[in-house]
Amino acid sequence: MNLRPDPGLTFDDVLLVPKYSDIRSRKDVDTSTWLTPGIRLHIPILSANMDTVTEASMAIAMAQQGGLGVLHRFMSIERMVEMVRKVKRAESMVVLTPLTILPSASVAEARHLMAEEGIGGLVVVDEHQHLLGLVTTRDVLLAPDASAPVSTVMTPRERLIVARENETLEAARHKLYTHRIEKLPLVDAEDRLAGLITVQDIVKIQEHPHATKDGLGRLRVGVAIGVKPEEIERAQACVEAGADLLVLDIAHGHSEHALRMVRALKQRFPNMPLMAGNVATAEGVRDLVKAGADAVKVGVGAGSICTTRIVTGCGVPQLTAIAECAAEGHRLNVPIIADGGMRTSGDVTKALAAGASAVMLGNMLAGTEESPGPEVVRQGRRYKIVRGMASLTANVQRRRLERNEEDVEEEEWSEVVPEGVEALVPYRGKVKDILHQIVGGVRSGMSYVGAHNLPELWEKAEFIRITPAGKVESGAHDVELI
Ligand code: RVP
Repeated sequence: MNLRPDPGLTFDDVLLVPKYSDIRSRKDVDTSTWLTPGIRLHIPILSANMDTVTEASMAIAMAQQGGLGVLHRFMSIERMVEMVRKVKRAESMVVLTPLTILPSASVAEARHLMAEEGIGGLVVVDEHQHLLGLVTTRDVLLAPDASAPVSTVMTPRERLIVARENETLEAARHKLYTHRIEKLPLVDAEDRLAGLITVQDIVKIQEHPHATKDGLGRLRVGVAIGVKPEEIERAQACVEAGADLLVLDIAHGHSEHALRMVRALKQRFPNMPLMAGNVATAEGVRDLVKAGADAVKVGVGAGSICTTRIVTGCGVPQLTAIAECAAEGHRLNVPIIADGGMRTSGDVTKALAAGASAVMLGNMLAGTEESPGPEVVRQGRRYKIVRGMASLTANVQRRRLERNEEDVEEEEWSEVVPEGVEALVPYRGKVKDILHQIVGGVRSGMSYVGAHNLPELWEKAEFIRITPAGKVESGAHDVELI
């Protein structure tokens, strides 16, 4: 038998040894990290590309807090593109392509468009994009004649306050305030519409000073891509819609078809950051990096809803996997992302201390307001569903999607060999509050180790193995919890 000499360890097997620290306040700890050479995060946390964890709302919330959401791929390309667009539109300093309407359109049409897009105003332009006016909900909601043209209810060009397209945020804010207006259209030298700045957008920017943004001030978003060659189409559509990171996602990332897809994606999109996984060994990291991955995701069988280790007998306990992969990642100067198995902020600190540049969370972010899916109530308690992407129901849904049909014959269900489960998690409220607790714990953990930032954590962290008695001592014990 070929047996590794050292046992595989996971989070509960170890603790971090406290070290001398000159950190006075958790606020002095810097949790920022490089996710890929071009993407900096204020907090080292990604939400998992699972259909019960990350769709547009989660991705928006994650990026607003300084992390990143990775959209799952168990949906049509069209739906995914719409989600990417939604995230990119959610927050930006300048709306580059504001919604417009022709002056001849009717009040009813303007009402309909605003309601459909969930916005409070439209810019009125002619066929050549020349600015003619602004129409807001106030102008149309109570207008007596719904068939009247928009030109009769809009604020016309001569009464509009506008700015040139290269307006600074400070100057725009000043104009919005001094004129007490909500929207500031931007125009070029020919008075054609070049963008729009709104009070709402400026307020959002102020509310999220550490948000993860692209060069245009829009929130960043990652997208999961499968290994099948036709997934290139999904990648292409998402890149065109503005996605910031491609995540090649497969349970066994150290496989020929994964490597082939990494090469294909890198060749087709040489400038797009590419994360690939999942692997659990140094060789896995090396091969993915050689194929073109800019970051590697680590975790085989660690997920809370994952039964891969039981069904297949394969996997590596997560902390050992992270440490081994991170040693290789640091050697190659490639970030390692620890994916799955973390249940507490302490686990997140341990994953980072073992060398990860960021973590990916499923369970800890499921059950939130922003996670997809309805709430269910059981015996008066609120829950949400979380499911593995290799679970029975997720498999059946994927088959339906691939064939574009509603029904998958019942006997086919038995063909599926699931490696995941469906489960309930308690309703947890807003992602923002959950992240506050997790990041607070991580900051505190880093200060116990005396680390001001992640590179110092990697350098200073020393783990100690603990016994079952040590684990009992680590939690609340010998008290009745109330
Ligand atoms: P956790 O945070 O412990 O819930 O783990 C989330 C991770 O579990 C995902 O990011 C993914 O790598 C893995 N996963 C998702 N589905 C399944 C499965 O069905 N086996 N596993």
